[in-house]
Order: sequence, then structure tokens, then C-alpha cells
Amino acid sequence: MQLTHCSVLVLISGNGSNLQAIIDDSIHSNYKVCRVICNKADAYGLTRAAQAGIPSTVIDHRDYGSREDFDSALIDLIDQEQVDLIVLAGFMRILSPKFVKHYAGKVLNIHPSLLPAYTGTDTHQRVLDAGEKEHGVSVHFVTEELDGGPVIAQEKISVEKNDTADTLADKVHIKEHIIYPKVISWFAAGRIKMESNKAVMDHEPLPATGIEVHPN
Ligand code: NHR
Ligand code: GAR
Repeated sequence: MQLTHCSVLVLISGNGSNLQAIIDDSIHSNYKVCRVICNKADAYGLTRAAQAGIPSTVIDHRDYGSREDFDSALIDLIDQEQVDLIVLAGFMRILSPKFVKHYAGKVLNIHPSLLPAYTGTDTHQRVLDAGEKEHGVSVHFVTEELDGGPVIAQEKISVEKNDTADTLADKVHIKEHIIYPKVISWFAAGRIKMESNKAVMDHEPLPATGIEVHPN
């Protein structure tokens, strides 16, 4: 089903460069960012939302007694409006099974590695330490398994001799800002779904590494 104008809610914790790329793309695409929710009051991403005229809400996890209480409050906030898709863009709180079940098939995350390799944090340094020749970025559906939901798309970069964790992070960011808006527009067009814990595009199940965007 084609959503006439897919309403996207973006969850952030920090700088929000992916949020910015999504906002910039949305202006000429088939989705709109209806709200930004952030768990850090001083995150620069909130300034980006304000500059784009997008409403935002801060909800600090430290004000809640448990992860489940925080997630219940998050669900209450999100359900105040009609949201078609929730996008994690540098959002740093693990979402409880209750949250994930409530929005099954409607939550995406971007992760700076070629999943299933290098889940977790500090991916760029770990890729260097392992002597990998390739690195990259993955967009996946969020499930209860951390960084383990079905992959929709990946984009690769090559690791050169003089790369550092910082240069790899820069290269990965450039790719993130291309791949994330692209996947969101596919979702908005009704082309991507999660079915039985698999990512499906145009009714075809995708391979475990998703679609390769810009193959070399
Ligand atoms: N939630 C679920 N259920 N599944 C995923 O795949 C998720 C998720 C929530 C966030 C993003 C993520 C990543 O891409 C993400 C994927 C934070 C942590 C973490 O350990 C792990 C993975 C990711 C984000 N967070 C700590 C926590 O206790 C807090 C760290 C902090 O506040 O700085 O939640 O890698
Ligand atoms: C991005 O590189 C994203 O892949 C990564 O955080 C950065 C957020 O940047 N996510 C994780 O590492 C999740 N643990 P941004 O705030 O500028 O979009």
C-alpha cells in the first residue's frame, strides 16, 4: 500500500546528522518528519529540528524508575499522533520487548557496520583492529535482538592503509546520509515490510545482508 504521505517520527540522542539528512530529503520525497523525540535535553539534533520547524519532545530516561516505565511513557507520547514509521537515528537507549512488539515492523535503525558483523559499539576501531578490507553501514528493522533485526540495505566502503577510526567514521557517515533517506522512501512507498522476522522488498524476501546500495 502506498502511503500518501508517510509520517515519520525520529528518535535521537545526539548530533542528529542523520536526522538532518532525512529532513533535507523529505522535502522532495514521499514522507514527512512529524516529530523528533530525544532523551537528552542538550542534544544538537533538537536545534536541527527547531530550525526545520519540526516539533520535538525531550523525555529523559533518568526520570523513570525502569526501562519499561520509560518505554511506556515513550509509547504514550508516540501514540498521541498518527505515526507510520519510527526511525532511530543515533538513539542510544535499548528498547524493551514491550516497545518492539507494540511497533513491530515499523521501527528502523542504522548501524555503522556490515551486519551481522560488528554489532554493538566502537565498530570502526574493531574493524581496523581486525584488519578488515571492507566496512560499511546497515539499515535494519528493530527487533528484540539488539542490532540483530533483519537487514534491509547495506552500503560498503573500503578500508585503506592510512585509515583511522575517525576517517572510517567520516566515510561511513557520508554513506549513512545517502542510504537512510533511500530506505525510508522505499518504506513510505509500501515496498519494504518485515514478515516472519525477514525483510521483504517488492514481495521478495531479501538476503541476510539486505540490498547492496551502490555496489562497486
Ligand atoms: N532496541 C532494540 N530492541 N533493538 C535494537 O536493534 C536497537 C534498540 C535500541 C537502539 C541502536 C543501537 C545501535 O545501532 C538501537 C538498536 C544503544 C545501545 C546501548 O547499549 C546498544 C545499541 C544501540 C543503541 N545503550 C545503553 C542502554 O542501556 C545506554 C548507552 C547510553 O545511554 O549511552 O540502553 O548500536
Ligand atoms: C551514526 O553513525 C549511527 O550509525 C550511530 O551513531 C551515529 C549517529 O550520528 N549509531 C550507533 O552507533 C548506535 N549505537 P548522528 O547523531 O549524527 O546521526
